Amino acid sequence: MRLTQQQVDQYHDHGFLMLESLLDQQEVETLREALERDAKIPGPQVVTEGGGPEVRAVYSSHQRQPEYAGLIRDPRVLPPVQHLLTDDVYVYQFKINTKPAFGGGKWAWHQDYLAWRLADGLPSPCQVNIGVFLDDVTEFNGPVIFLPGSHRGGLVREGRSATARSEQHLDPDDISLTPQQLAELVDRHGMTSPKGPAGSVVLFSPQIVHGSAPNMSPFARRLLIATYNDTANLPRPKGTPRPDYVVCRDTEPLRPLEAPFSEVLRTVMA
Ligand code: HL5
Ligand code: SIN
Ligand code: MN
Repeated sequence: MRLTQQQVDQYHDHGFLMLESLLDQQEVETLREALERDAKIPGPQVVTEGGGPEVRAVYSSHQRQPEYAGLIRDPRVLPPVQHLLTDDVYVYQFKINTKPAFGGGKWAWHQDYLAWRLADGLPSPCQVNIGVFLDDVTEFNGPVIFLPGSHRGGLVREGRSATARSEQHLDPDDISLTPQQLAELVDRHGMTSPKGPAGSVVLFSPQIVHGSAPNMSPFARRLLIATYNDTANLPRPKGTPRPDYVVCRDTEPLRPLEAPFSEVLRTVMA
């Protein structure tokens, strides 16, 4: 899978690029089953919604589930990321934001790179995020909203809040933009939310302003976000590094699989 020059330009121009239905429905089902298994493993990698029983996010599933280990090296996924970034990339962070039906919470307006600069001393914003839709994403189930082009203005905010919403990860609540900052940016850039069938993938910049509303619909919105980083841009944490479920330690450059992850898994299982 190769991006066209037009797609590359679009990514740099808007700060995101949608690849509709990159994975098929059988593959999506396989990934959902892997998530169901993984979310049952207790540990700090599972973040719940307000400390209640509902899961808000699960981190680092690619370290435990072969389906996700394959997906991050899939020939439809990794080469486009390498094209946008550089050949030598690894997964810096891997999370699935589960946004359950009837009550999945909002994700505050933020820029990812601020979190990683503050928490991990990540030197520069040379990352690419992939957002993999594990459910159909519609206007109803809390799609991510982007401010197109907002990645080109650098970081809007500098520090973080004095208190932390969660000890397990840095919740966007702690680095959220003010209403005034957001209003000004929306004036300039507008808002858009990529929607599409499960199996679609949206590539997006670590500096683009984004957020999402609560999910009051009867449909879950499970969204996998893997962040690839340039291996020449390793974090330099000031104090104790954050745990490896949130900042991955395996920085070996990834190489694409020969075939889609689903085929490779079938061969291994046979
Ligand atoms: N939760 C992430 C972390 O690194 C940061 C957020 O969307 C990415 C802002 O703890
Ligand atoms: C995030 O930026 O990590 C949250 C986006 C979302 O899941 O809506
Ligand atoms: Mn984010």
